[in-house]
Amino acid sequence: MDIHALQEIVHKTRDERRKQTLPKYSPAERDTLIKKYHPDFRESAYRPIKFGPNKGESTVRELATLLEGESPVPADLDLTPAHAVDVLVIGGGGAGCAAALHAHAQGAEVLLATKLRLGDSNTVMAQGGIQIAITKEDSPIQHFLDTLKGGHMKNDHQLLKVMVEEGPSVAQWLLGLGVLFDRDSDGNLHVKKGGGSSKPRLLTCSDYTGLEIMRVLKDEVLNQKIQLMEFSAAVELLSDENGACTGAVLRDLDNKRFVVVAAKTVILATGGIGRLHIQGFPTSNHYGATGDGLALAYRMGAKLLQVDTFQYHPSGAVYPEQLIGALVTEGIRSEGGHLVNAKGERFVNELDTRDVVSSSIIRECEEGRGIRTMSGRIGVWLDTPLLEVEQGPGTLEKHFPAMVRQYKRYAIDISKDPVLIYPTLHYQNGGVQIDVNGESGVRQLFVAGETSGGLHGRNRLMGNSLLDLMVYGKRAGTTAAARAKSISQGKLTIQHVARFRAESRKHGVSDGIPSPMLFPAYSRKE
Ligand code: MEZ
Repeated sequence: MDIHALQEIVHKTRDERRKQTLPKYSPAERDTLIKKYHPDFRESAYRPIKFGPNKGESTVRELATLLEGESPVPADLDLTPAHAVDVLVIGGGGAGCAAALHAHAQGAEVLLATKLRLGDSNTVMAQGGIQIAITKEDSPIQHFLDTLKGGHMKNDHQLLKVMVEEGPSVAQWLLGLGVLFDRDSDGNLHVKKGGGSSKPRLLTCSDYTGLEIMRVLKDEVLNQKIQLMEFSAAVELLSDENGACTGAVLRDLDNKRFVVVAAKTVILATGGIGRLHIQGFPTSNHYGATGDGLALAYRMGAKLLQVDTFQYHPSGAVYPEQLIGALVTEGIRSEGGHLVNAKGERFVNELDTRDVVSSSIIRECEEGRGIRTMSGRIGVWLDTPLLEVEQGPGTLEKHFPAMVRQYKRYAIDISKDPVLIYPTLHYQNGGVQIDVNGESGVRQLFVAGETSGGLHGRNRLMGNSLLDLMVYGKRAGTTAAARAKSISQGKLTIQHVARFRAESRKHGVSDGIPSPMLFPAYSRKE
C-alpha cells in the first residue's frame, strides 16, 4: 500500500489518542519486555571472545571478530618517529577536541590525529541536547539517580558522580567558547526533559546541539593552532618494554604510508561502533564509527567493560530508503510526539528509557502491529504533526529545523505527515575500562568518550553522551598533559602485537580480519 494511505490511521486516531491513558509497565514487566525483545538478549547474535583481557566473555559476533582481528602493521616496520609530542590525541570528535584543548591549555605539545576530517564524529549526531543539572529544581544528585536507574544500576558510581558534579562547569566552559544554547524569553537557559529523566535538564541548540558544540570546539582547536593530522587513521599503538603506551602508528589515507608518532601519553577518542552494523541493524552513526579504539586498546591489553550491551535508539528512520537508520531525535518525543502502531494505538510511554521504548517497538512489529513499506521494511509511526496541533503551526520548524530539512530533501513535510521509525544502532554502552582521570589499565593510555565504558551502565540516557565527552575529554587531557611533564619518552616497540599474534595462533584464529577496520565493510576500497 502507498505510504500516504498507510498514514491515514495516524490522522484519524489523533484526537482519540490524545485522551488515551498509556500502558504503565511495572519494573517486572519492563524487565520481561526487554529480555524478550531487546536485541541485547538475542543469544544467537553472541559468542565468547577467544583470547585477550576479556577472554570468555560474551559479545556480539561482529565485535568479537574485530577484537580478535589482525594488526595491519608488519612485524619489521621501521619505528623511527616522524613526530614526537607530549600528548597524542586520536579522534577528532567532541571527546578528542576537548582532550586536545585541555592538554594544550596545560602547556603540553599536542598532536590531534583523526581518520576523517576534524569534527566527523558521532558528536554531531547527538541532536537533542546535553544533560546538565543547572536549574533550582534539579541537582547533580538527581541527575546521578536518574542515570543510575536508566543504566539498570550497572553504572560505575565514581565515574558517574564525577560526570554529574562537573556538568555545570562544562556548561560554563561551552558558553564561554561561544556555544549558542537555546534561551527562554527571560534570557535564562532553556531546559527540556529527556527520556528516563525526572527533571528537565537538557540544554539544547534546537535539534543540532552536537553539531553546534562541535562547531565551537573545532574552531577552538584551529584557533589554538593545535597540530592536526586529518585523514590519518590510527592502526596500531606503540608500547615500551613494560607494556606502557608510547605512541601510535597512523596510516596516511592519501598515500597509504605508515606514520610513526612517539608520544609520552596517548588519548584514544575514536567514538563508537555503529558502522559494524551489529545484528544487521542500520545505524545513526557517522561513516567512521568502526570501533577502532576498542580494537587498538584491546590489543595493548586494556580490559573492556560491558561488551554485551548496545543502545538501539528507538527512532531511526525507516522511510524513505535514503534515510534508513538516520536519527529522528528523541526531542520530538520529549515535546509530546506519540508512537503509533498500525492500529492507530499508542503502546508505550514515549519518554520511558530507550531500551524499553525500543523493545516495545520491536514487539509491536513482531506481533503484527507494525507498518510495512513497499520495500519490505517495518516500523511504527511517530506522530510529528501532533506537535503542530498541540503547540501551533511552525512548532516543528522552530524547534526541529534540522529534522524538517532532513525530510524535506525527500519531499516529506513532517508537519503534515507522520514519519516511520524503527530502532537504529546508536551507541555502545560499554567500552574500555577507565579511572576517573580517563586512564585505562595500560599506563599512559587514556580513553575518553564513547570508546570508554562503565559510566552509562546498560542503557545510556539521552544527552549524557555529550556531557561524558566534555567531562572525560577534559580529565583525560589534563591528566595526560600533567603526566607527560613528569616522564620521558619511552621506547617505541610493537612487542604487544607479537604477543597478540602468538595468542591468536594459539587459539586457532587463523582468518582474523584486518583490525581496526577503519571503514564499513561496504565502503569503496579505493
Ligand atoms: O544523547 C543522544 O543520544 C541524543 C541527544 C540523541 C537524540 O535523540 O537527539
